[in-house]
Amino acid sequence: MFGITPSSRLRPSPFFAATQSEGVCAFTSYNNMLMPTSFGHPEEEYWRIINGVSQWDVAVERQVQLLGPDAGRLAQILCARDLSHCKVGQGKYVPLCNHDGILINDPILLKLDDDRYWLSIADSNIWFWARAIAAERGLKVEVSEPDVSPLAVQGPKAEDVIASMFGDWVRTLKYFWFRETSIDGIPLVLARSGWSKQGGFELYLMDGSKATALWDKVREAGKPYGIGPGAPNACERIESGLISYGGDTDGTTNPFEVRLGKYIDLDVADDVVGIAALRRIHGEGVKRQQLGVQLDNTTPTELGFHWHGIYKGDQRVGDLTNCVWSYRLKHNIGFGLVASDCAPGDRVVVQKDGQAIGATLKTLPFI
Ligand code: THG
Repeated sequence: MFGITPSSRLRPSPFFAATQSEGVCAFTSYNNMLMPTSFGHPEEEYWRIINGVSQWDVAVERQVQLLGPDAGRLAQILCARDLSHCKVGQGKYVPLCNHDGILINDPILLKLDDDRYWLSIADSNIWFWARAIAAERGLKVEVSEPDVSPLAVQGPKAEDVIASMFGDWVRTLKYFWFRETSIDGIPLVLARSGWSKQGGFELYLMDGSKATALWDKVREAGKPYGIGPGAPNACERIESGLISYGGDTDGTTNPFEVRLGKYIDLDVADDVVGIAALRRIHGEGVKRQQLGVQLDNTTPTELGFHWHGIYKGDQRVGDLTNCVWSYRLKHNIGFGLVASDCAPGDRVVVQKDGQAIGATLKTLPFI
């Protein structure tokens, strides 16, 4: 194997030292940072998310802060989702599109105040984008990156762990809502959110120098519940139908193709970036759709993380954008970006290096 050359262009997370102590053994790059992906026990890490509780360094979900009198206007101009009812303390999942209606990120928006928002972004540069749009529209808003690093606590026992640290009020926190708080002088935003469907919270640490202290506090509080280290989990998220921007999308994907149409409001104002294109795409009907793909074979099959052609006979009907061994379904499963006339139940063939693998299209989520 090879190493990674450290560089200021590939920033380590403030939790780097803590994850090293936990035995992190693989990273990916995301938003020009290093994200832990494995602690060496993939199946154990999976079942911990399904049955227990797991803590993840997701500082790579970097924050784009919008601050100033026009912060709310800029947020709405960037997101084709109606934000007029979004309250202080509320978060929303907001697909971002370019002027052609192409998906360019899928952040969680946090409204911290009437004049202060964070976009907790997926893997693409939204500081450039937000600054450019703000400047072109003449808006009074400052776009910056605050010292914020999310730590996710995910799994059915996450609520007990977080309640034991912060109190029972966290049990009433609604999905994507958050509160600014602190623990032993460590400032953070506590949100009910996270990239799994097993329930959980995210602690947006607001002082990177206290990262090891926060990691250790969560670890200590989680001990009675069997907490251990983990990372955003490909198997769980594919079973649960969560998309990965840049993994399941390419430079031509619009939100309607990947089941994000419910987060697009076509009646937002005409000055929202991409809204005219989105109305047109919606009116014409999409050419592709995202469906589940279940391979016939029942042994773990490495497909590698690049797209593979999906065929009906000689005709290429789309792409398999990811594929994992599902520990619960005992099948290899993935997402297909396939022609609109395909339907769940259809038989297809996935081509892998000249090898044809039989498969069936499925509705999402799998579980
Ligand atoms: N946490 C934080 N920031 C993030 C992510 C995160 N930024 C990038 C990336 N992950 C954003 N992607 C998603 C995608 C889906 C969800 C969360 C983050 C999600 N979706 C639910 C669903 O699709 O069922 C619910 C959405 C809803 O109904 O509003 O949870 O993980 N901080």
